[in-house]
Amino acid sequence: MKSTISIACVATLAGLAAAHNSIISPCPRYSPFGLQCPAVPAGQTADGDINAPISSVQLGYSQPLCRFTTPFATPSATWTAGQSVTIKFNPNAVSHSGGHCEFSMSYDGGKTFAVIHRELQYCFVGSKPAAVTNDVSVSSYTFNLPSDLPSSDKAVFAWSWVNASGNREFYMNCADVAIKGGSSTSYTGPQMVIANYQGYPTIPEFDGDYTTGLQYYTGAKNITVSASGSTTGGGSGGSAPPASSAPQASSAPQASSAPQASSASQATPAKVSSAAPGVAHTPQASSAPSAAAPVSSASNAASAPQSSAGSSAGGSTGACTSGLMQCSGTGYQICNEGVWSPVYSCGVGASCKGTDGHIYCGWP
Ligand SMILES: [Cu+2]
Repeated sequence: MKSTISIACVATLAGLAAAHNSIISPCPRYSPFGLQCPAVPAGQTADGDINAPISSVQLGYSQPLCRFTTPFATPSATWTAGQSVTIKFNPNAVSHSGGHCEFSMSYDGGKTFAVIHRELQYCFVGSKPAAVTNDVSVSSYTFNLPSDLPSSDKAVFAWSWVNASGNREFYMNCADVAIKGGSSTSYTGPQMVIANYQGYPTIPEFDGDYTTGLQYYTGAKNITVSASGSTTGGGSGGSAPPASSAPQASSAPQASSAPQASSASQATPAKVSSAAPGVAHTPQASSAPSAAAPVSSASNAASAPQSSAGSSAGGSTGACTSGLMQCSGTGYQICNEGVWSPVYSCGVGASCKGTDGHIYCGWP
């Protein structure tokens, strides 16, 4: 079950928290915020949770790698091996104090990934922050693709992230890409680290120590991925078990069983805060809102519908910048493809909070 919109970060003590993060270019599977996105495949739904982690230790869920296993019918981008690419992130995102990012490629439809670039320790923050922060100082990364990436019309590019602060989470977006390679038929690189995910190690809160979890990256074994889809190497030396045992849809709860469906989390905000002091966020049935234009303070308290995906009247209409979010009364709106969405409810008892770039559904 994918509601179109469904993730909200809940701020607790710090009053921070917000919109998590996702790539917007190349467009990841089913993103409503991506640039130049292919059509969502028939039978699938746009991913309102695209910014949310695919796994959370505290919240006890892990979704399949890539979250969706059905690719776009056409690639989000066509790249040539060796070329420079720029990976852009949602302008309305948070950094969770940084952490370890990897950029990887899969040639077996998203089951196994070989790393092509890393931004460890300070992803999104650039350098060690003075304190826990959600400020983003780097929102795109440019690097050269390996020159020996093999050709494929159905390669899968992934960004993955272990955040430095907040709940222990694993973020991953996948974009379907076509690669125009040279004569190489395989690529060898480190096996992508999976952590904070069911069946994998937990990398703890950094608490200012940016070497936290680095051993999984330095210890990752090389794997060789081939245009044919075969994979060799890898293993359990790093964090990642052999490719064959990588959790896929079968072992991971589907989105439908993710906590967003649990009304309990809405009803008991206290548990959220006790689970994660500081900055916490909780996928719940509502979602993350936005920024640019702080909102009308119009009262709609009375209208707050119970259903998360519900919408209420009011809010801005007309043109906007895709990816932005804004509070509208106690709910929020997301700018999809240049047009403001209806107003979505933050859920019972919650309301839209925050300002520019830090919009979230929170409890009073
Ligand atoms: Cu987040």
